Amino acid sequence: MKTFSQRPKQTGLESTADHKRRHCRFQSEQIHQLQLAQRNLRRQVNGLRFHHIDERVRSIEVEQHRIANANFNLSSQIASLDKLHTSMLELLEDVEGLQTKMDKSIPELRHEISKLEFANAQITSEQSLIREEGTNAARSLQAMAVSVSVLQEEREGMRKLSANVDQLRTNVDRLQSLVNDEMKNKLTHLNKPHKRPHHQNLQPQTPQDDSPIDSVLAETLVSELENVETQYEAIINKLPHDCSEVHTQTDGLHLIAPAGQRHPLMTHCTADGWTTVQRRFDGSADFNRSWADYAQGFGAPGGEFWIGNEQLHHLTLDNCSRLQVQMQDIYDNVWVAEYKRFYISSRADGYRLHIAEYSGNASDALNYQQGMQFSAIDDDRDISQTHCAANYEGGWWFSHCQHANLNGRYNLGLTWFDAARNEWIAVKSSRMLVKRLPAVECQANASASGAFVSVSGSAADAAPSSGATTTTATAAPATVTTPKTNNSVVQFVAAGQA
Ligand SMILES: [Ca+2]
Repeated sequence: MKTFSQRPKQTGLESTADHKRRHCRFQSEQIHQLQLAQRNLRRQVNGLRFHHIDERVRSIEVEQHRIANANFNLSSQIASLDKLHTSMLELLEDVEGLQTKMDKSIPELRHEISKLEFANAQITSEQSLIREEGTNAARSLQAMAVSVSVLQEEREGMRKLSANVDQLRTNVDRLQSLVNDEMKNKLTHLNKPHKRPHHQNLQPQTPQDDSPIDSVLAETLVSELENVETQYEAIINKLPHDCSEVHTQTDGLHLIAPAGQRHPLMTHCTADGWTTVQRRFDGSADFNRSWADYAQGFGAPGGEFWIGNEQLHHLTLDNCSRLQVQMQDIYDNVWVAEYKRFYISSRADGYRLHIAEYSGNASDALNYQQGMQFSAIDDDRDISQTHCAANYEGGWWFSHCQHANLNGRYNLGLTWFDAARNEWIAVKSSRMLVKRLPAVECQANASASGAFVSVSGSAADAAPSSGATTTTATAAPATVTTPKTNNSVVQFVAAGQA
């Protein structure tokens, strides 16, 4: 501006044009410089622009590449997962197939297992049978030893009996000699007339001549016989009626005469007063016998035996007895069944079984035989279409046929049904015992036992020839007059089963 202000000092128009020229030149120089700068800037901007976009594109490409890689990895992973899924499905199918096969084979396996168990049980039972046979020899030896001691006891009893028999025999001998003497006298008396003269011989001998001698003889005989009978009855009356009246500290054989029985019998008594009425332990006694044999009893009191239905009737006829059944199975388990009330009816009524008030661990199996008459090989009194006694080879109170039978064939037919386990007990040894109830309970029992009495009463009524047994039945406590005596057997059986 200083130069612009100095120009007016020169010549006017020249300085102005020069000034304008210089100004234009200066301006065009500036414009050129500005264009250069602009170009430079544009170049720079372009460079910058180019540079950034390229970088970004590159980074995007890198990113894209990375994503593509990741994508590739993912898809390969997905593919392998698919493969895994497929193989899992195949595995699942295989497992299902296996399960189906297992489901199919389980019943077969169970069947096989049960067959094996059955075979095992058979082998076990065979083993125990073999073991039993093996021990039988030892037991036989023991039994022989027992038999020896039993025989000694029996001998003692027999000695007592023989003393009584000797006494009786002496009496009989005395009678015999008396009769002989009288006969001799009579013969002498008859022979005398032969020596008399003929005319005297022709005279008939009047009966009046002999009558005093005959009447004396008869009177003597009658009195002697009465004497013998009285002595015999005295001996019988002195005998205990059952084992509860035997006072002993040890188990053993004793002579008893059940009430109403005129014959003594030898039986096994326990120290606590139980009378043994049945015993099985080695199959030595034959139990496949007739009705009459079962009525009378058989076997050895020291070994296997049946006391007899007639004896059972007399032992229980006062309706005051209980029954205990002791059993041992082939696995040596001990089973007990006890009935607080036990009564066997008369011969006329078929020795019918009456039991009540069960207790024990062996199940109330005898209840199935309740109210049944006694059947044996020659007398089918059961209610089955078959002949149970013949099938099981032993006498019993069979119905349809049995839930309990201790008189069947040994090693086959000795059974007791255990309802708790729903299984038959394979009985190896058995003992049936009878004992009188204590007097107090006995009276209570009698007053509460209308059923027993009415059964025997109605049965006796139904029997064609009741006879003396009816008297024993009706002689029991006077509950006979209770109503409902009709069909009372059925009622009693129903009551027993309920
Ligand atoms: Ca039958």
